[in-house]
Parts: sequence; structure tokens; C-alpha cells
Amino acid sequence: MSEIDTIETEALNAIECATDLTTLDGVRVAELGKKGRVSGLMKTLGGMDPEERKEMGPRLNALKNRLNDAIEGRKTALEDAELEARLVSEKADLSLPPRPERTGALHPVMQVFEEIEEIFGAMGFAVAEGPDIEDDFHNFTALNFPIGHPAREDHDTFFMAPDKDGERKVLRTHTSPVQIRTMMSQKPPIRVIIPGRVYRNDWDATHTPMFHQVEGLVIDKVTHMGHLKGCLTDFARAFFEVDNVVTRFRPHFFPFTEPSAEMDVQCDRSGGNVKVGEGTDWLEVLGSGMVHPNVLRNVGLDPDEYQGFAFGMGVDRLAMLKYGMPDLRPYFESDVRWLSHYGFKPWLLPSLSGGLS
Ligand code: 2U9
Repeated sequence: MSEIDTIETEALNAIECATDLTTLDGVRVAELGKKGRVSGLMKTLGGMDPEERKEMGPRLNALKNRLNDAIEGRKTALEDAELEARLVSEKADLSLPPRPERTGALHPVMQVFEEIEEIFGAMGFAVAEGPDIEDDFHNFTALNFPIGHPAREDHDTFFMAPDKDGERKVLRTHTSPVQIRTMMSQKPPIRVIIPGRVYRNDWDATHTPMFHQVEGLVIDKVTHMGHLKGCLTDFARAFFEVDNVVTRFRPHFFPFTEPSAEMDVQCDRSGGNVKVGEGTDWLEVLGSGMVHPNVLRNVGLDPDEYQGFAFGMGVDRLAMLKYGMPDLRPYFESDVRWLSHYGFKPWLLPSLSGGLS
């Protein structure tokens, strides 16, 4: 048996016996690498006489090609086997009936919705809902965004194709149109919160084109900023489950409220994560304000008789803050491993007396 035949038999055997990619690469280096056996034989070609080189050159090249092919074939087989093993071990059969030891989990966004509903429910607020596809009047005009006003551009609106009358509906950019619908269909006093999905054409590390809000509205006779501050400070205390929460209200602008303010809670960021109720830093929690007189007039209420306050909060961000989730993207990936880590037991409804979270 020639040396070429011996190398081929041994190398093919080693390739076939390699059970993982690292071992296989070792075989490649030992045979075809710079200091490998086949490369060693290649180097001897230079010292051969022309007749011998003419015979050995093609034989060595053919050997090199056969070994390369065998290595590639084995590599594909090992990669396929590795993928198959992962698919078997990471399989989730969504058609299986529920089993007590394998329950699904409540998404953190749904948990935070339920917590917020529990807190405001205990203060006498009802939950209202409305359509995701809205008309321009309910999403903008009634809320004191005049036609052509630059504040409309801030909302990065998704427009639907025009209907037969040329009207372009929108995917609601906030849940505020539901407050308009509530005020137009109910008489004050009104206390509602509106949890729901909203849509804006924005997509980066901290923004997704669909996100979740809870907004609230109180309309009554003689309603003022003191009511707003007391209500929202009580909310912060209950939501963060800390008795000594300190809040501050910073002036802001929204077209639909006047005056407007953002509410921060005092917190400590020194340990890498945010601790509410201690420290000297501030954490923005929500936006709020007294309902603009124009908005009241737009729904047929007399601002001299009725006033109100409103607020809005981004639920995805609040869930990140409260439950220490560093990244927004996994929220929408439906990865059961993430859900079983961050998810909540679905039957444990948040309650103020029994514990919110
Ligand atoms: C009516 C009148 C007033 C709702 C409000 C905010 C302030 C606010 C943002 C918080 C984070 C939206 O999710 S977010 O980006 N919202 O700051 N929302 S006052 O005011 C209203 C709503 C309806 C009729």
C-alpha cells in the first residue's frame, strides 16, 4: 500500500469517527493544514524528477479534494445532528392540553395592566375600552390638535388607506379617543381608566410600533390640581409598593391639558438598578394635566361648570422599571423561556390587600 493510500484510509476513518466539529477540525488540520501530512507530501513534489511529479501531482491533488469533500460532508452531517438535537430538546408543543405542572405565564405587560386596574378600581374608577382604528376627530381634532398643527406630526401616525368617501382612518396613537367617546356618551361625574394598545411609526431600542398605555380621566364639578396630585401620588405609592414614595410634578406641554405636568418619583440609581422611595434621583412615571377647556367644549361640556384631570402612562416602560427587565424587544418575541422567567402566575390576581405583585 502506498503512503498516499495509507493517509487516505486513515484520514477517511478519522473523519467518519469524528463525533463533534472540534474533533473534525483537528483531523482537517492534521491532514490538510500547513503542517499536515498531505501538505507535507505536496512539499516533496519540488524535489521529484519531472516524470514522477507528473504522476504524483494529480494524485495528491485528487487526495486533497477527496479529503476536503469528506470533511465538508461530515461537517454538514454533524451540524444537522446538532440542530436536530436542539429542536428536539427545545420543542414546545402548543397543542398540548394544560397540565398543572406546566402552566402558561401572564406576560408582564398584562400583569402591570391588572395591577393598575386594581389600584384605580379601588379608587372608584371604571375601565373603558374603544376601537384601535379611529377617525381623525376622536384621535386628534377633539383633543385640541387643530388641523395642520405641528403636534400632530409628533405622533408618527399610521394612516389607513382612504375609504370610499376619501376619509383616512388612523391606528390610534394614544388611548385618549376613548375618553372623548366616554364624555360624549356619559354624564359627569366620570372616573375612567383606559388600558389599551396604541400605535406609532417608531422602531428602535426603546420604541416599538405598537405599545401599551393606560390613560385616566376624572370629570366633576370643582376639580383641581390638588385632586390630580393626590390621586397620582396615591397611585405611585400603591404601584411601587413603597410607603414613603415622594413625587414631584414638572411643568410640561400637551395639547389636550392645561396646565400639564409630568410626575417623577424619587429613587436611587446608585446600585445599578432603580430603587423607588430612597435616594436623590428622579424617575419619570407619567404625564398628566387639567383637561383643556377646548376639549371640554368639543364634547359639549361647559368648562365653567365642569373641570377634570387626565393622565397617561406607558405600560411597557413601567413593567421594565418595576420588574427589572433591561430590554424591550423580548416583549414581542413570544419566547417561552423569557415568558417562564419574567411571566406571572395567571390565577394570582393582583389585590391591594393580598399583595399587588
Ligand atoms: C382627554 C383629555 C386629556 C391624557 C394624558 C398624558 C398626559 C401623557 C404619555 C405618557 C407616556 C403617553 O405612553 S406615553 O407616551 N401620556 O403624558 N396623557 S395627559 O390626557 C387626556 C386624554 C384625554 C379627553
